[in-house]
Amino acid sequence: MDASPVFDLVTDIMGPYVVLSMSQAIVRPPNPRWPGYTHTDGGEALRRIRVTETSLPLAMKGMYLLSDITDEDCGNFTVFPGSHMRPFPDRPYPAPGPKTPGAVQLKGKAGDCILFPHSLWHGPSVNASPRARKTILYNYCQLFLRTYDPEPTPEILERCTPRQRRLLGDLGYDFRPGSYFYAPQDQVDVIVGGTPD
Ligand SMILES: O=C(O)CCC(=O)C(=O)O
Repeated sequence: MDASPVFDLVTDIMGPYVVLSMSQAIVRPPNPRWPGYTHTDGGEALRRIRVTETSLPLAMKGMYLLSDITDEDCGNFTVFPGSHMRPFPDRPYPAPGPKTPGAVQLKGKAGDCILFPHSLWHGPSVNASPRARKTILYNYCQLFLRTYDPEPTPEILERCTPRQRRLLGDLGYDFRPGSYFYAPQDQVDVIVGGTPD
């Protein structure tokens, strides 16, 4: 969840007041009849809050490829470039999909990581290849937002570093009014080792 260099880029983009809001492992099996789909993250309301050039995103994801994706229609992660910066789509129907003009199927090698903000239209393409496409994703949001994942168990927290525990929502003290809206005093030290924001 905080491996370098990807997490360094995440804090560069989002600042140090972040939590891990969700983790996912996704397998897209071969299926030439399933067309894929596109969407934004965080639902209908968050979709309408876009990112500007001078604004931190509210949420973003890092998607690590576990499979080589060197051709199109292999379950590729598909995006509408720039759709996080403008009202999109022009009309609600038909909903945009991976074959809508403007969609771009990304390629990459296992180990590559794709970073994208919540408001970018994205999703999987058809997988007409003979192989499953596998990915793991880490979703980060600003500290004042709530996470999608259930609370981590004590067993998981025990295995984490202080930074990982902070990313999982452990502020280092019991909840009190204002928690998460206002960060603990050591937040910048814990998350980015004291780099000014
Ligand atoms: O599996 C994919 O390519 C897309 C995953 C996705 O859309 C998401 O995590 O929001």
